[in-house]
Amino acid sequence: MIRKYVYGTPYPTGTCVIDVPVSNDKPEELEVCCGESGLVFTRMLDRDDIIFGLGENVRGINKRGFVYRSWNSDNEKETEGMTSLYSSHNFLVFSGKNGCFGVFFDDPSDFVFDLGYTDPDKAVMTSRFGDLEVYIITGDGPSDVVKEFRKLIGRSYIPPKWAFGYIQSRFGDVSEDSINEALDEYGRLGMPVDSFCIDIDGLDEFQNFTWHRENFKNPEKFVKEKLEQGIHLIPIVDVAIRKDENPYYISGKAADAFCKGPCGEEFIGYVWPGRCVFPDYFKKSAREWFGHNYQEYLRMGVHGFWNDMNEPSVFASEHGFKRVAELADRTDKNYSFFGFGELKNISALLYDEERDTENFCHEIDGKLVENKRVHNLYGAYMARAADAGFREYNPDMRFLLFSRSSCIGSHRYTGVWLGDNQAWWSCLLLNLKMLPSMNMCGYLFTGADIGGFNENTTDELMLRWLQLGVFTPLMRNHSAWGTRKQELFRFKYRDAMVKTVRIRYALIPYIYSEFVKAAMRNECMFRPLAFDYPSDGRAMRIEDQLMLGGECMIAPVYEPNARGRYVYLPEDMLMVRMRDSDDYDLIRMPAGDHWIELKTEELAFFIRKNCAIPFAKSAERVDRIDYSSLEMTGWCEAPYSYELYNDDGLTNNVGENFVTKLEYTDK
Ligand code: MIG
Repeated sequence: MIRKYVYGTPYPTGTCVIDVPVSNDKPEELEVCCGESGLVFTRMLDRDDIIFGLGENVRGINKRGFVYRSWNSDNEKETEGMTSLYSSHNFLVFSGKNGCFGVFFDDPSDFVFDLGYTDPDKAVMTSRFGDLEVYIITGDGPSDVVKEFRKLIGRSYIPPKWAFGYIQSRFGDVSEDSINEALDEYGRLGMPVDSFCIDIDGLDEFQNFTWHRENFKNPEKFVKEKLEQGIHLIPIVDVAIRKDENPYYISGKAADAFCKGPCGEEFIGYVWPGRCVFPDYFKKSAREWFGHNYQEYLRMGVHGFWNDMNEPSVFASEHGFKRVAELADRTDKNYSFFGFGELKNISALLYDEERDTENFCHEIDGKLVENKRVHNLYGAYMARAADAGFREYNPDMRFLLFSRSSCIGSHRYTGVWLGDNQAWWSCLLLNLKMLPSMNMCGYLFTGADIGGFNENTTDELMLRWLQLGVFTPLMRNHSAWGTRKQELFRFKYRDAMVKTVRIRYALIPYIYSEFVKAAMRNECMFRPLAFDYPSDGRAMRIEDQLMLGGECMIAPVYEPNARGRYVYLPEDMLMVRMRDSDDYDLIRMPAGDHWIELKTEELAFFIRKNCAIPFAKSAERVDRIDYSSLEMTGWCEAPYSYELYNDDGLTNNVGENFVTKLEYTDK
């Protein structure tokens, strides 16, 4: 059951697809009052209550014990102390002996979740402006509550099937040559690959919808040639447009598509291409104008994109420059120790996103609205702009899109990558923990930068991270300029890495099937064990294993120098320990605790007893996977019938009619 409450004057976010009548009573689950910092929702917590949700955020699957803030920002480092990342996903599930319910705060602005941080026995959730809709969802346990919520927000985005292949990416030196070199090396090693990303260094002076003149001599021909090899190119699209006489600025200006300052003047900020303006995605006409800009790419055969910098990220603003110059002028000119320190601090103010976007407005229903009122929707609306462009080009086709910033609602239009992480073991584990939380909030097509974006990765970290990446719908290896190069052929452990990617391709029929079924049925592809084993006290609090689809459990190694790990099996399971797509052990294991031996080049996952899943032969590209030779693997005392979903992988013709049954019985 869903109840809806309205506070203040909410901005119509377009997040929900079901019209829920407004309740006249007060919510019994939350106490509501006006506080100094905004409208406050409080919930007393039992010591054993668990709180799930919040999508892309730091710390545990159980969010209890820390403070989180919904304020999309370009944070650069995903450390434990951060309170907000690139996205805002205001959905929580409270679960404990006093029952289970979900709450969704449909608030596009500043929102703070103090979940037992200030007071361990209280969840205090504050909306700064108090203009919001609150949905309370009740049901039989977390799975049921999440399903109801997902119905409310509409079906999750489904990318084309080729997007489930391995994606190679690198910020720093992308060119026709670098892509060809990697493709050759991978081909030589027998490694599958489907796509290459093109980062901003592949653009002309970092400008959207262009190609770097030196690095891409003949883009049209190059795209065509790669498509013939079965390879997709995925260019980046940033938010901002350079303010000079380029065609995008000129046409955008003519369409009145850019954000304004409070007096109606153009808002100017500095980002990668220099002095830039920002499209006002809140306006339908601006979305259509921006979306239209993808046309040329689409016509060339570029059918995948990643939208970046859309929190929005602003390096500096014009008024920020002025402020810094004034403050610097006022410092002690002897530059004593303190004077120097002060100057240093002042220049750091140049990069102050929150202040830089202070004067940033959007036109909503003909009125200028300050960004801070609707801040978290900016990136979500950019996804809608891209989608409008895709629909204009071809309404029947699926295109790949993954965004850095998001807000619940954009899950219908885009996937999300989990932002700039580090080549740290802690980020591998964080990647795992974010998966179920993302799914609860509607984001199914998601994954982290495998190997780590910032900092230098290692052979072992890369390999262990790939072993998790085998299961994430978005499987992209990406890293930052200046860091150690991360294409797999560069590593000493490359053979094991290649085999790991081959395992991915062998499992794609299963992964794709579970993904689309989860989208169609409003379910989570990845779940905390607590969702599936609600009466198992051990399973309830497990933070380093996940349920995957209807049949599996994953338990990756996330520590260095390990030769195995402990795994808790809530029921009897079949362990699949794999070295290559056709080299694995099947071990039947009873429920309980186990030490699992896993050499560096081995990964393990588990199939529930009395279930079976299909394995394919690996293939060089997703569309070369042979579905006629799938083999079922399982441990079944009774016959099991697996529901395999498969479709053309390219059109929007998606539906339950593409489910077939694969039967399995133990021989
Ligand atoms: O300010 O395009 O998160 O994936 O490589 C950094 C360059 C801009 C941030 C993205 C990252 C991308 C990088 N971008």
